[in-house]
Amino acid sequence: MCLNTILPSTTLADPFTASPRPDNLKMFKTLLFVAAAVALASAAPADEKVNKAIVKLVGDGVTGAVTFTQQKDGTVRLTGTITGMPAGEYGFHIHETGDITQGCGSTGAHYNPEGKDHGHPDDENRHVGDLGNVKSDSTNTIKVDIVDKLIKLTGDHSIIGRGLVLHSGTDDFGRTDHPDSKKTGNAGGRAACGVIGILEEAPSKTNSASTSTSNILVAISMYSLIAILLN
Ligand SMILES: [Cu+2]
Ligand SMILES: [Zn+2]
Repeated sequence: MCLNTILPSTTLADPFTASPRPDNLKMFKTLLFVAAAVALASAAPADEKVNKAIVKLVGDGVTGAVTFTQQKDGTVRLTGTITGMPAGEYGFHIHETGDITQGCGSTGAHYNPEGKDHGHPDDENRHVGDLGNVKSDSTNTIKVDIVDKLIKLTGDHSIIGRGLVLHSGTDDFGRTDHPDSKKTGNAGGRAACGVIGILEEAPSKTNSASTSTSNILVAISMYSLIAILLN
C-alpha cells in the first residue's frame, strides 16, 4: 500500500532523506498521537450481536422449544411450540438465573433489573421478564408467538443464560389483591423451564471493516514512528 495515496505528499517529507525540520517533526508527532488514539479505540472488543437465542423447555409431561429472534425495530420475537399443558392460559416469564440444578425452582425470581413491580407486558411498570400468558388449546398445544419490546439478546437487558419458565397457573398481571400479584402475578407453580442459549450471532461485517481500518492505522503509526526516529 502506498501511503502517498492517503497523505498529501507535499506536506509529508520523505523520512529517509528529509533533514529534520521542526514543523515536520511536530506534524509526525501529532499524526502518531492521532493514529495511536484511533487504533486504541478500534482495538476495543467488537460488540458481538446475538441475532437468535433458543431454549428447550422441560417439565413433568411438558416439553417444547422457543426461539428468540432479534427484530430490526429493536423488539424480540418469541416463536415456538410447547406440548403437554391442558387447555388454559399460563404465566410465561424470564427468570433471573439459568440455574436449573434444583429444577425450575432454582431459576430465582422474575428477571427485574429495573426494580419494578410485576405487570402486564404492555405496562410501563413491569419486570423485564414479564411476558404475559400463553394459551394452550384443546390438543394441549401452546403456539408461542410474542413480540416484546423490553427483553434483549445483547447488552444491559440481555436474557442470554437466564431461565424461561412456564407456570401452571394464569398470570394476573399484578392486577388483583392477592399478596403475590405484584411480585409474580400469582401464576402458580413452575410447569416447565429451560436455559436460554445463543443460537446465532450477527455476521461480523463491521468486524472485518474495523480490522482493515486498524491495519491502515498500524501502517500509518509505523511510518510516523520511523519518521520520528530518523529525524
Ligand atoms: Cu415466572
Ligand atoms: Zn414479573
